[in-house]
Amino acid sequence: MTRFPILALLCLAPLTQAQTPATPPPGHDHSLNIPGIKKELFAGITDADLLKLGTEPKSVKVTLVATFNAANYGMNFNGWSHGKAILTVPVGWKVDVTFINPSPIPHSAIIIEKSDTKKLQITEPYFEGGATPKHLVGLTVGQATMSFTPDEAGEFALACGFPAHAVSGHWLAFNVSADAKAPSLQLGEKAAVEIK
Ligand SMILES: [Cu+2]
Repeated sequence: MTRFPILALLCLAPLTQAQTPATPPPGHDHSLNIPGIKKELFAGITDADLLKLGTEPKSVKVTLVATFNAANYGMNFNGWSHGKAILTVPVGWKVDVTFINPSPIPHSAIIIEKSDTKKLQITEPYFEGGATPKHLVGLTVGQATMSFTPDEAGEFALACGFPAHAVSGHWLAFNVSADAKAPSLQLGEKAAVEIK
């Protein structure tokens, strides 16, 4: 526990130096000046890339960019945090995740139960394979992949596994549905859109 305040300071210090608006809009602004961001690592990626159909049948491709912009002190995926982007996939579909962190602040990705977003630290992914390597340590300026196949319907989260980030809002809602015939993506207040 003694590490937590130091880690929190490491997370926040570079961002507070940036000249950014107090409440940046979610999702779209790449231009905010966060020191050390390698923009070429996520050139052309938007929040529509959070959920696409995969190349295999019954599979989806998820692209998560941590620190996409300065929203939530950089603790966002493709601009979204606090579960305000909602990915829904049918039960039994394979989920291939590409995780990109263009920033020098460590982040990671892990599939957890939604209720576990309240925990400071999550040791294991809920579904086998559903964590980037060394998710508690995180990854800086690079990318990693993970794949899992949810065999159980329920409310989950694609969260950052770096300690204290999920509880600070670094997570997206991930629903596994027994009823849905196709995946869908809901961004904020907009209606959910089926992914075709
Ligand atoms: Cu994080």
